[in-house]
Amino acid sequence: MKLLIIGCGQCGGRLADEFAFMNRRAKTQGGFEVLTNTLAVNTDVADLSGLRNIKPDNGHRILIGTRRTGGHGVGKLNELGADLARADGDKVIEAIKMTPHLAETDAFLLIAGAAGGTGSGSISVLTQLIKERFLDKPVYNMIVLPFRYEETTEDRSIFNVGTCLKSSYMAADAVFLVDNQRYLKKTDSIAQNLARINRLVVKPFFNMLCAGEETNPKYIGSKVLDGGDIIQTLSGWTVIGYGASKVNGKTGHFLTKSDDEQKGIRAMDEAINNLSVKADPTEARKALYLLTGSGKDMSMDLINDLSSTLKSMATEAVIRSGDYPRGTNGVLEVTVVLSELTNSRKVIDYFSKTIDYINRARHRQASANLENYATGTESFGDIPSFL
Ligand SMILES: Nc1nc2c(ncn2[C@@H]2O[C@H](COP(=O)(O)OP(=O)(O)OP(=O)(O)O)[C@@H](O)[C@H]2O)c(=O)[nH]1
Ligand SMILES: [Mg+2]
Repeated sequence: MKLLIIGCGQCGGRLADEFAFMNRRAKTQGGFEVLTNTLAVNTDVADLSGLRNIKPDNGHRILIGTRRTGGHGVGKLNELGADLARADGDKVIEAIKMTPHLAETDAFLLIAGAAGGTGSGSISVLTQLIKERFLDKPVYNMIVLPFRYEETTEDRSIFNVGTCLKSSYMAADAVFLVDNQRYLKKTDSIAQNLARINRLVVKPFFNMLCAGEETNPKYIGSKVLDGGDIIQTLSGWTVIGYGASKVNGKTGHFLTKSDDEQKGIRAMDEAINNLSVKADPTEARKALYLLTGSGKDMSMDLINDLSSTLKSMATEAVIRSGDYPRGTNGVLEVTVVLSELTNSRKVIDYFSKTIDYINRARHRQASANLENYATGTESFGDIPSFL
């Protein structure tokens, strides 16, 4: 499956940069690409300059809102990020149109951190714009949720997350959720954490795109997970997880075989435990998994076992699957996607915290302006959307 990726703001830009890195590696090592283009959009010159793999010209690193911000970002005001994306959205559409093999794009993926300003505000506006211009292609979002310390030290982050999630859900065909907090390693610096999270999020996602684009017959699975399977699976709130397990490989001994099947299932359990946002598999209406390993470590029995394992957890989901025989010898890797989640506790929590925030902000304003005093009765409808 081929994607055109657009990173919005610093977080989105860095994740898009990681995708661009993986794509270049796939091109040199595998002789194929899964990205038709990678763009970064920002209001901040410094953020754009820090990228390494996205091409440095202004057709790939797109600065918006320079007249209003002087190239210094929007300082967490995501409504300003949304305004600037609306005003300069044409620059992004132009850049997309310059993509050499645009017609090969199966879908768009826009990425942003929900708690910031530029990415949080611009992602839904750009998603809507792209959907209007490219009617036949799905547009997906990947939204990164903040670390806990950001929520506790910066009240405004909650409001940014709430408005970003609501707008993004309204605009995109599916929204991948990634919770930074779930990946946090306390002993690492922030920079190390961010770099590691970006690798951990992008690698399995990218691998999933590769499975259907392989050109070397040796690496084509017995059951290929292609773009159609992925597009059919993705809808609404979506999470992705990855797990891996060492195996003994083919010894011919029946005990080794059954042991390896257990290890495959362990990799799937790990993927479910490591979902990018905690989710209950019974609440997914769609799911897919990809088993990656060396051809000799994978068997039809294992694939069947994994399917029934996932079905026993995601009881309400239509399940699609595939195998990708391009893995490391002796390691089985499983990537799981749960989609069309009917409920996400994490998302609901953000919405109710955003409503509280709006309540408190209005209360403060009303206290300062006594004649308009109103008690807090805000609801989901009071969370502003950028669309
Ligand atoms: N996973 C991950 N999260 C990041 C990264 N960079 C920033 N974040 C998170 O993204 C949020 C901040 O958003 P940014 O992308 O920095 O903000 P922005 O869109 O550039 O907006 P402004 O700087 O306010 O104009 C915080 O929750 C950070 O923890 C990154 O490289 N990886
Ligand atoms: Mg920034």
